[in-house]
Amino acid sequence: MSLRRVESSARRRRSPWSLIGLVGLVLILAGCASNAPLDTFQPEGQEAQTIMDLVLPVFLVAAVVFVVVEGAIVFILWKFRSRKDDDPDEVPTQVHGNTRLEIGWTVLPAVILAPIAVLTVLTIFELEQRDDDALRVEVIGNQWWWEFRYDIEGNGEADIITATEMVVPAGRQIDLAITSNDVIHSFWIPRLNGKRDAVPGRTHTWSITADEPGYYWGQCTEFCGLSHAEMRMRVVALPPDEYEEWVQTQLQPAPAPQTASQARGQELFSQQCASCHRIDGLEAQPDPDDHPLVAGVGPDLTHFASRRAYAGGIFELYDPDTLQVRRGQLEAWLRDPVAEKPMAPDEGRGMPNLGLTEPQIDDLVDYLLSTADGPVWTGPRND
Ligand code: HEC
Ligand SMILES: [Cu+2]
Repeated sequence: MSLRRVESSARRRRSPWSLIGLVGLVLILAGCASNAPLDTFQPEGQEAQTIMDLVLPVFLVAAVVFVVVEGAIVFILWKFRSRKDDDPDEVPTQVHGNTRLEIGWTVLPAVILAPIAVLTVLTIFELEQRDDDALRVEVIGNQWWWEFRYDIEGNGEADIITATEMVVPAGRQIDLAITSNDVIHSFWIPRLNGKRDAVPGRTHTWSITADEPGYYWGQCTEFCGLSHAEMRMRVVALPPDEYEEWVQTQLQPAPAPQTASQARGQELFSQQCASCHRIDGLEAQPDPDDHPLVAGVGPDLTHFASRRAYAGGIFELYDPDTLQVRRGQLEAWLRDPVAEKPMAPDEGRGMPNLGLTEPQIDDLVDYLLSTADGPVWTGPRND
């Protein structure tokens, strides 16, 4: 073996440890972040607080057990370590089958686990409680974006449909009915509650409450294919009166085009986009209840421009600071969606490249931006 090979293999042997050390350091430092929008240890609503109230005592008990057990192991290792003048053939006293010890280490864990079990079951029941005035929102997972439906008139039909941003009134409990159109996803807003799976053909109930107005960030937490990592969502909690205003505007059909380019955009939309996207008020549009198992359909765009984020929350429609619309990114999305987000439109998952010309893209963007005067929430983002 040449000297170089020896050297490089020695370096290679050393490197895993420096790598592990580095990863450990990064993890520890990341744990110190103050801007951690997905931090489940910063509860901001009654459900998240209920879970926190269970986590703390359980963590405390676990910490005491850890210290006692590890401490005992270290102490015993030290106390009974082999010494130079030990007889190498001597066997330690055998305690196997020692009845008192066996009973002891069976009973003690049971005594510790019993109260934890009681607290856990009580917490589970508490999380199933619903307030009388809870607002029901249907949550539907799609590859790779979340849809939210509101039945405001209470006639069994969704009259408001949004994507990626779930707008709710702050301080009121939201009663969620969670399902999926294609594969299993998982809905998780860490600062508001634990996670719950979205399973096709089933409806899982769950609830969230946001104490204060603001953004609460989330992320699909069940691996659901290609763009699983790009499947994010936000809860936008508004002050109750602003929420009522939001409801009234969302109930309106999309505004009629005001300019020639918006009108051309609308025309194009009816021809090229309405097979997958709904804009309430247009004649040609997919049936909102028509959901084949492989979704195929795209988000409802009736009031698209009232949302701050699109495409599973990976793009901001408005600059977070200036609230200026980011037109270029939206144009890029229409020019070649698959280049902007990994999708598989050939298999009915995601948006295909429709081969639009630049003037067509301009008209479509003009039309899409005419669906609202600006984003709903202009307050702090908590991110
Ligand atoms: C074959 C179905 C299909 C067609 C046709 C289609 N789209 Fe899409 N579109 C989708 C899907 C699916 C998504 C969601 C992609 C994702 O985020 O994973 C989407 C997302 C979007 C979004 C982002 C919406 C949001 O809130 O996330 C916009 C805007 C959009 N499409 C505009 C258009 C326009 C304009 C056209 C017509 C030129 C069009 N789409 C044609 C399927 C389609
Ligand atoms: Cu998912």
